[in-house]
Amino acid sequence: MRREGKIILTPSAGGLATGLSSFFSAYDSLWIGWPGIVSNSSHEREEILEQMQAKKMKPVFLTRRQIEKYYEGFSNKTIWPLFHYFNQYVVNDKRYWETYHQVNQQFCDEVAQVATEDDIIWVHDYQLMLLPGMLRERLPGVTIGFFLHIPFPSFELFRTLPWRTEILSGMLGADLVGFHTYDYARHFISAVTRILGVDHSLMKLTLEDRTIRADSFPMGIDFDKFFQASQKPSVKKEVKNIRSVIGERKIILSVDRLDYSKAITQRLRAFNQYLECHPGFREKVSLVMVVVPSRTKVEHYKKLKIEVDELVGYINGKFSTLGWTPIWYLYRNLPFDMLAALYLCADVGLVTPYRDGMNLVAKEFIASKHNGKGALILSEMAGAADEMSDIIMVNPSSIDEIEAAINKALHLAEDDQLQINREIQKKLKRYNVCRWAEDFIETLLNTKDQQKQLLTKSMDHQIEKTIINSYQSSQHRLLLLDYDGTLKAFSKDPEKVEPDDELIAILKKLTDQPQNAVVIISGRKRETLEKWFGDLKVDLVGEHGVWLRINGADWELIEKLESDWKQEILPILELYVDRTPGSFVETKDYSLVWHYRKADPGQGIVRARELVDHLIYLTSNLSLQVLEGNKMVEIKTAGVNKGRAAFRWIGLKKWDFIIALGDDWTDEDIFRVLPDTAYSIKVGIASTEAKYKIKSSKEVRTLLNKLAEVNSDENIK
Ligand code: GDG
Repeated sequence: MRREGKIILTPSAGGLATGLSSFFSAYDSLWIGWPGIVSNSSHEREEILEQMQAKKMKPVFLTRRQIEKYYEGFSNKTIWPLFHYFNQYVVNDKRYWETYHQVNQQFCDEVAQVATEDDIIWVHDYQLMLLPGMLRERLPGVTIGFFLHIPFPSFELFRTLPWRTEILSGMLGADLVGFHTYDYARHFISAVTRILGVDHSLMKLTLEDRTIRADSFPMGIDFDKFFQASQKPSVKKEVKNIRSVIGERKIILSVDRLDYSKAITQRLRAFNQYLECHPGFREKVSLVMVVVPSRTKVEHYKKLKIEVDELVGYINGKFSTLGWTPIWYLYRNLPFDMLAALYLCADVGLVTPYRDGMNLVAKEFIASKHNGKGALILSEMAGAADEMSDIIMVNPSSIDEIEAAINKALHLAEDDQLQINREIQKKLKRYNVCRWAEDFIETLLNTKDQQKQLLTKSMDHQIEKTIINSYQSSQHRLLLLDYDGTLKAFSKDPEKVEPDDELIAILKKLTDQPQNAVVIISGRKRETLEKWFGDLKVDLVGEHGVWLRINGADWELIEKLESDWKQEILPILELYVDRTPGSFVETKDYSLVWHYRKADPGQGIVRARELVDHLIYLTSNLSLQVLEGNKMVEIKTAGVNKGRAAFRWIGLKKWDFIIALGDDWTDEDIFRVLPDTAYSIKVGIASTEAKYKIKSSKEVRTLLNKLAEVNSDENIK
């Protein structure tokens, strides 16, 4: 703030940086953020910079226009209302979005000036959701955590955001994405799966070259600070002051920023109803309502201020007596001692937001109860509700419920108060704000370690060189290649799965070299393979090893197979098609496949599990095998697989170079039957029996191209 022409640095009330100061003292850390004022004077900026540097902070200066469009605009008129289920308040304005993007980029530039790939970057909250993605591009190897302090809404709501893809992609730049509750993490995973089509398992999301984790970390408070506050002389003095004014009356306390998500007017209406319905409590109870000014330039906040003022005036006008004011309304930021004294004195804490990411006031209220006495009423829509099972819980939309809860709280037996509060205090003490931060950073580092383990087998230049050298010096080469996901990227659109000109050209070059035998080993039907590759000098394997075509001869079965079972299994698959819109059955000669790549991803996964359970039970006596592949379930004769088919070629002659490439687990059967000298390469980052991993089908093509262009007479350098 500015005072008498000078810049004075003050920490914001309840600020995260203050709460975590002891945690960060263990690190060589730096906070990067907006300093809280707009300044156009270079002299003033210099002063801010110097003062902040001294406190291990770095300012990102924003203009008045940026504050209006980025902070008041996109952050607080688009994201905040949407994520708090106030859809009717959402403004989708392209200029807001552009400025949000621009400011995130500005943060990225500032971070990149000081960070290296060895640093840990922890990005906080909804104002910076694009930043992790931008940083990932700038510093690919860096460790990034992102924590969202507000709720993440359900998919149905999130999907209405015009920039949903960009926001999710931005968040996925992090290695760990943290939320206050499991429900928010679940909503996020569901949005990522449905909007970006990214697969997940056990809260891990698999991207092309990384796995990232989403999880819940319920934020804690500085427990000792609140628990010990009652012992501070300055707080004792404030308690005395409060008591001298309010006397022995009961105190109900509410503390919030002025925000529509906090349901302040609803609480006032409930208190009004309480006084109406319980005349005996008039003059015996006062509501102390602390309202902290917030986002005062945003229209809905201005209107809310007027509404609160009017309601307080109405209730006080209606019930006040000469010696009693029903509502003590404090519209300002209180010093800590005053706040702590109010927490201490209050008999009832009334915390009833419509939605709240966590709500720290609820935790601070209980932590402040040194003598264990006091009753908390908490909205079930606050994240904090997950950790406080025994307190008085309300649905904030029901005035009747809040009124009844006030009555219950004012009559709650002391023994019950003690038991409930002591139990919660134990949890708050253990998982305090420092433990929360430690937990987040530990999980982040573990996630990074797991990523590294998955990349241990990654192809690098050296391995590539070895493969190319070995290829070059050999005379009898066998290339075993899977098609979907390996030679061709996986696609939802059937039109896009045919081989393209680039691929045909690579295969042609490879097959033109007389030393090479190229075999495409696929799960596809033989008719399809023949249509696509019939003109090339490649050998083909269809239906995951059922059909073989060698040297352009007729197709042959790998062994005599039965297909009568198909009549029995087909109706079951058709039942799953009816129950799962978008799914379909593919009928092959000796197998049946239920595909769900076009179905809703969440429903598809659930149905696939059900189907597998159903089929495993039915097929136990039929010597059939049920395979779960990429967005499909396949049923085929047991014992026939790509590995057995590959074996036919491996045994054909004494090869001096064998390479096999495949992306899904049906290809693992090939990797298993290869001799030790062969090169096996998995496409993707999942665990594998293969010796090496390569990121994508694009890189497969690059490698094959390099092989195809090897000049046999010259060693590569
Ligand atoms: C967001 C999410 C999530 C309030 N008045 C005074 C004052 N405070 C302090 C409180 C508390 C903090 O401000 C408010 O935190 P809340 O959690 O209640 O709410 P938001 O500001 O909306 O915070 C929320 C939080 O982020 C953390 O992730 O829990 O859900 O919306 O610490 O003590 N402090 C002082 N005087 C006041 O008058 N000194």
